[in-house]
Amino acid sequence: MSLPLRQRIAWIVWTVVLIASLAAVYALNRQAEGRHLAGDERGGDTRFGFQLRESAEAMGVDFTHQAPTFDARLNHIMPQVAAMGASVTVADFDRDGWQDFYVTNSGEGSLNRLYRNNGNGTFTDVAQIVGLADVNERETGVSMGSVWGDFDNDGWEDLLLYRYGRPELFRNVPSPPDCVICRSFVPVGERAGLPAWVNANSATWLDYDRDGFLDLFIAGYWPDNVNLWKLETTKIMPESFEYANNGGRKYLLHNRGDGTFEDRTDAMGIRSRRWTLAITAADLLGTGYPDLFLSNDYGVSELFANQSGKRFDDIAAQTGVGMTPKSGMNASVGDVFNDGRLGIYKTNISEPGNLLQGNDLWVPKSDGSKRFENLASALGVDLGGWSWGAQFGDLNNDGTQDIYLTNGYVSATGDRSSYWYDFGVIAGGHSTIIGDAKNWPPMRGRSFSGYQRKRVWLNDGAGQMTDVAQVVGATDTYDGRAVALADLGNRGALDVIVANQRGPLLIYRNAVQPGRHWIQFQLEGKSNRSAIGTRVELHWNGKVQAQEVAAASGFSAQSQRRVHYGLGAAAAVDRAVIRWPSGAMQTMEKPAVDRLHKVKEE
Ligand SMILES: [Ca+2]
Ligand SMILES: [Ca+2]
Ligand SMILES: [Ca+2]
Ligand SMILES: [Ca+2]
Repeated sequence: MSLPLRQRIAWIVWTVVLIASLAAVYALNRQAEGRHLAGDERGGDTRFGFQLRESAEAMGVDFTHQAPTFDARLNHIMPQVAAMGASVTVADFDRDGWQDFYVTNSGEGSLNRLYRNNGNGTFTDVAQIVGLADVNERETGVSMGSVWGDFDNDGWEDLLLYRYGRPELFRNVPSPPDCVICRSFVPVGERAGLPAWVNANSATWLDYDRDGFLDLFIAGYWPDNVNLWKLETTKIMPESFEYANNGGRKYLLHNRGDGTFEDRTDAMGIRSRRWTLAITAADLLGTGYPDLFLSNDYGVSELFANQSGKRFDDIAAQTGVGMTPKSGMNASVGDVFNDGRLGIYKTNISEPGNLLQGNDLWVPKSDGSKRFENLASALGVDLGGWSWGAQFGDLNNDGTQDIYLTNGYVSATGDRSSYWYDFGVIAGGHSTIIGDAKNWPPMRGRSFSGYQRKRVWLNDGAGQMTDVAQVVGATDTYDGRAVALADLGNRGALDVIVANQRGPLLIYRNAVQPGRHWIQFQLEGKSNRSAIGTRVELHWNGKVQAQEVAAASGFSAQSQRRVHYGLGAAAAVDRAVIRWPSGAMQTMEKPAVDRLHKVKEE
């Protein structure tokens, strides 16, 4: 018998509602999955001379970063305090001519990866075989990043791993016969005399005294006596959002050349206790010695001028770069105007309606005054969201240095309302309030500048940079941290590797239009063999572009040490002038284009 009419109608309505809700849930799930990686095929637009296509999976790379879990008393703000650790650093560790890269993980017990380039467009993780995988434990701390450098000058790149924990130095050594990879990494940090515990988000290699051996700089973020897994107190936060001086100490470790290091921080005049998030070393003042730039959270930047390897003086305030307190998260160096001047790109927080710090692009004035001016706004590279890692590189091989920037702090998976209002409340508090984690408003799963659009700023060479990220294919919205550039396919194009916090590692393979010329130099020094600190000036068409071989660059990142120049339509260059870290000059007249030149210091 049929049901009474009213009952039947109610049943139909209920069924329709049920099906509609199921469909809605399905659609929302699909949307959530696809939220971070927009569209797969956006190719075809050739206006800008290149296309980026995310290809990690196709290249055999399936890495997802895991965040650590600290003391339960930080649970209410865990996504913030455990917001770092995704990093990527490039080196050809096995010297087969193909660029490899190391990525860190930060979950307790999680594994790091060393992706060896197979030379055919794919990579194989060899971290476990070579001894670089299992390095994340509460007892030793978890990885925040790494930096490659040949500290013993044997021609093989060694690896410094920094953690919220014990820094470790891994020496690159031959492995026994019948080997597969034929290299392995031996921890030598204890013998080297590295500090016992540094809560570091950055470290770099530089030969500050030019004695031919790479020295080490490690920058603490939280103070050394903070063990984030076993807090003695919750009073561990910055004392101010603008002038905090209660962060971690810094380490300038002089390489004695015998495998050991000596702490020269105090003796060299570095007493910073700022909350450093990124550092880079480069000859920013034209003295021939590498200076140190520190990009600090909760305060002003620091620029340590290297006084002939004898002392460092913080001249940030008088040069202009250390005047305005912001939330520094990146330090990279590039010649924006093709005139031989190296500018510093420092990223900060820009969230319309809440906090508009703007990123800084510090370019040295050409009047010899040793002052820098912030040209970020004039060039159009100031607003990049909650900005993290950024790198200079000629992505479209037209002869100008472009900028790739990643961003986004915490993208919540559930509640998409914002934490910004609560953040504003704590930021306005008294220092004793701010300094205690228990006073920070709980995040409750909310987003904090999440799901942000990345930036790919193309440099027109005439003082304008234009964001083309969405057009060229950089369309993800993950919480990006580290960016590294490398020619992964030996094709004369810079590919982009991006390490995301709690997200997948992305590789944007770069397809540059044919007909755009390029030239690369792979340098081997006599003094430090990694050639870190070498300056190359390329002269062509009346232009001169300076680049320096760096160790750390960006945020928790290192690009390839090879120097890459795009040349546009120019099928010839005049000369390359190389200044080695020793000070020795070497000139190559009319080096051939569209090829890599391997150059040894004469
Ligand atoms: Ca290799
Ligand atoms: Ca070595
Ligand atoms: Ca040295
Ligand atoms: Ca360009």
